[in-house]
Amino acid sequence: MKTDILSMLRKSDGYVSGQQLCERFHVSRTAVWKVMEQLKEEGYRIEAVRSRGYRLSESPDILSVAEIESRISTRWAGRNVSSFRETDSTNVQARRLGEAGAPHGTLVAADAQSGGRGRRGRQWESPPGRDIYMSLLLRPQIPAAQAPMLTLVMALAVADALREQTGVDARIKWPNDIVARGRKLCGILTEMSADMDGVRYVVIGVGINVNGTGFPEEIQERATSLALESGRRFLRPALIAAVLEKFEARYDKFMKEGDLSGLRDDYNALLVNVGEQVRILEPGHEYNAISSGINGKGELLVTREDGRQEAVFAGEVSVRGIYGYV
Ligand code: BTX
Repeated sequence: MKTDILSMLRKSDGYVSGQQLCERFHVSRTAVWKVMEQLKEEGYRIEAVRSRGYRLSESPDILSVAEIESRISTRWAGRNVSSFRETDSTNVQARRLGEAGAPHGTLVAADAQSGGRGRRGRQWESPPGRDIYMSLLLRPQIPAAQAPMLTLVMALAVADALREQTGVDARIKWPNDIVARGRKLCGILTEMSADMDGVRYVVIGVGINVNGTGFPEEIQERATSLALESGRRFLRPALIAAVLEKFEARYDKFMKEGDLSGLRDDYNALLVNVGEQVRILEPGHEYNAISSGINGKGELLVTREDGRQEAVFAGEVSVRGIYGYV
């Protein structure tokens, strides 16, 4: 009921009467009043005017299930939410839910992670109270080889949502980072479980630096946040809802086309380093090349110094700008 009351308050421009709420949820006025008191305790500012009813004037920056669900208006992405004050890793939790049969579109969010993970055993800094750590569980009927493309679908959704919601010039660094002014704003980690018949489930983990203004020394030269880029603070649940909305539309397009060909132009428009020199780091082999964007399979097309064209597959490869990380 809390989620529904919050949704109703949010959807209405003005006041929602106590009577309306009682009728809608078949509860007493006292029950409605109790929920309002609980919400106030959680940090919501709710105005109550005797003849008019209740009005929501401010929401706290908390990642409760009700707060996230009440903002989500997708068909399936994030319709089923689990949220933790602290957990080891939202990807680990989402995998557990995946094994237990949780539905397509299940979202796991956490305020803090004690074992936030990056790719290849790296760590993701995940302090409490300021950033987004979330994982989306998907059950796409696709061959395992196509699953890595979903990282790119999410990267496009995140970049798009952050640009729209915050005005920050968020861009994609192929394949799995979102950057602003050459610094990492967001990382994406896709993991999957597959068998002979194809993908069982995919988990896409997203870490976004939102309101933090300081980082550990090892990463402070390379990391940034929305707050640092814009000088403003943002409500994390609103950003989560925006990312899920963008993702759902793009995922549906991806599934319809069977690859990234319908999303390629949008992706390339937000990609850093297009037309510029990059350094390709393959295991045991490095070379310089000019990047020209992705193809429909999500591979990065580059032209080597000797004129040879290559399609670089994300798997074991890193791409660096010539002068640094981007
Ligand atoms: P990655 O391997 O590309 O990047 C990890 C590297 O990024 C680290 O080695 C470090 O140098 C740097 N780094 C660590 N933390 C941060 C940070 N907060 N901001 C900027 N740079 C950082 C990228 O891996 C994928 C990260 C996914 C994180 C999400 S959070 C929700 C979900 N749960 C989980 O455990 N991981 C994902």
